[in-house]
Amino acid sequence: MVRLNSIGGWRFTRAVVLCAAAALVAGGCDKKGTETPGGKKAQTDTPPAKAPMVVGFSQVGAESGWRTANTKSIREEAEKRGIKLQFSDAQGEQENQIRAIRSFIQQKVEFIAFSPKTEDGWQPVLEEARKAGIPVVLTDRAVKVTDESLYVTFIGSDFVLEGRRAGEWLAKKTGGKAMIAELQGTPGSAPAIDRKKGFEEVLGANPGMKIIKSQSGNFERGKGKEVFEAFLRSPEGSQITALYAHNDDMALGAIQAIEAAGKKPGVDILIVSIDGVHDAFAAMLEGKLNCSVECNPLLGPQLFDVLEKLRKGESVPRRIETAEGVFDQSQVTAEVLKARKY
Ligand code: GZL
Repeated sequence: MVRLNSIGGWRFTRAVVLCAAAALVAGGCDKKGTETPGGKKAQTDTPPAKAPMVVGFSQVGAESGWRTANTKSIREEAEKRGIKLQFSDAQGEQENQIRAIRSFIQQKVEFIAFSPKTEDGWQPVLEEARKAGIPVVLTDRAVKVTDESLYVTFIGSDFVLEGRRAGEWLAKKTGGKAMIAELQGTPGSAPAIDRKKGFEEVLGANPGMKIIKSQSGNFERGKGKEVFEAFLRSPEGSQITALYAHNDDMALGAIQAIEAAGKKPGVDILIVSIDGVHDAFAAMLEGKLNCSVECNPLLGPQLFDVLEKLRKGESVPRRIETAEGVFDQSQVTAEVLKARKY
């Protein structure tokens, strides 16, 4: 468990001192009461209302249905809690995220949270945030740093487990025999690295399952379609019996490519992907997608619960994972689709 004092303690203490000083100046602690009609002293030293929390959030971009749902969850939860959210969309560029974090530091926000596009390249700016005494929380994706105390906690999913679940579903569905095309996520991103790792663990135990084509579609639907069209045109194209896509959006793009090639997605080529977004459930209902491994994007409530705890000096776990399931197309009905929250 981590407590703010162990990381940004001086800032926390400073904040308490400043509040007290402000209260004194504003007469919040002058113990003078106001006269009530009956002449009794009415206590006026109620603690000064806390100023709204100010949080800087740097988002990767808007590359997928998952990301849209993630952004919506964070914005709506901040609004609901009266938190002042400085939100920056990096449009898929790490340097825009670094620039946004530096701007949050200059604005002296109370907390910084972000979803790092890739694992590497964050140490310098996280050191600047620590020097400024601003605690940082990671959401969704992890970073590789030599000093893990540069961030307070990680809130998100176990991507290796998600990859393993996708592999296990395909092994069960095919009896361990599949010629697989793989659409990878954003190069260097934690989900792309770990989802591949988890999936390949299962392949290690199933020699009849082979990845014969693999390329990044950057988690984007359009790119997924484009790459899969190229897969189908390649010499190995006619051998492909299954697609493993690191997210639903790339699988939905590939479905368009498979149909354009006159084949039946979900029948001629089995498809397993990750996220569990609404459009994936709709595709499963149509029998075009066979399995979606859930990856929960609704991280807003957990993020702001953590920041409110930190503000109170309470401790939080170093890693907070979300509970997730695996959805086979056989489980998807119109009611299940309707009930999906994202
Ligand atoms: C996973 C998230 C990934 C999603 C994609 O937590 O980082 O990025 O799987 C999204 O849909 O683009």
